[in-house]
Amino acid sequence: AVETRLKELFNVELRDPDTRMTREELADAMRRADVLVPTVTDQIDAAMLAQAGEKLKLIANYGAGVDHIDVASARQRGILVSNTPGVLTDDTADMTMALMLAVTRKIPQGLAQMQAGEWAGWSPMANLGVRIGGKRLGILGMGRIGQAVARRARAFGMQIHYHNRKRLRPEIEEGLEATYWESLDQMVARMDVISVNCPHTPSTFHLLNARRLKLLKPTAVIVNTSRGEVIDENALTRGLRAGEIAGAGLDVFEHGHQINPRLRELANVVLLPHMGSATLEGRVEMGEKVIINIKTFADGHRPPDQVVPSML
Ligand code: 8YV
Repeated sequence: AVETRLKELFNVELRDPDTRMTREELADAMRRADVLVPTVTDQIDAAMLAQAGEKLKLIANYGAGVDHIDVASARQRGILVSNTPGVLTDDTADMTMALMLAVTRKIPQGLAQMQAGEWAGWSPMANLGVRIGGKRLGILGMGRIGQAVARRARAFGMQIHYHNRKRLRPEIEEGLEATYWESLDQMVARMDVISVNCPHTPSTFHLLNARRLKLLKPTAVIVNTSRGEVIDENALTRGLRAGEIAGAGLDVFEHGHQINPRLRELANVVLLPHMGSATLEGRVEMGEKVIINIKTFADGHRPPDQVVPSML
């Protein structure tokens, strides 16, 4: 539906959405197009932007996160950047809860037993997990997705804590029954579950570094549906292997799809291939947002979801 609408409105050159563009192909598109619609797998860094043609005026990203785009360099070249916020909030928050429950309630282990035909019947001590109700959830990054996670986790009976570069307005904080921690170190040390929901920016890179990961309780679980770069993946892997961290549910990784192979060997982690926003409804709504951004721009106005460097 999105492709059809795009073709009705514009002169479109469609890439195969399941094939990654090479840097050469991307550079070629940047030289020829007025508007580019990249995804998270297209690295649009300063070197790539230097190859942009005179015509390129808008990068209408198909996705919310724009850490793969050098927004400041684009601005210097007079190229606007837009994204698709809001429409993937609920799906990503749902997946956060799914990962949290998968790790704490050992869903993959149960599934593996069933698929292997190994289940010999119910027994009281088999497959014991940990209850999330009553536990402390520390949300790192309380934007749209963090708040959607907070609402869901409240419904599961969790106590909500958060760290954010800016404290929420009191009425929002009260509505979420959330406790603010100015010190990330202090929050990390007291939580049962940590959910990473902040974007990847220079100031969030390795926010959960080796030193901070050491502060976690050995019973703590980490869930990341945001960006892998926020966690030092090697340090996390070491901590999980050493039993210093009880478990992790990861939808994103520090080096894209190049996952630390040791992570795959661990029983206490659940790994997913970046599918937090992967619903049919969400993908269509993302496409609709892209179209609105391009159409508004083509009509001579600022795209409604323009991203400027000061927002990052
Ligand atoms: C998207 C995401 O599917 O929107 C984001 O930031 O991480 C994903 O869930 C992806 O970005 C598509 O480009």
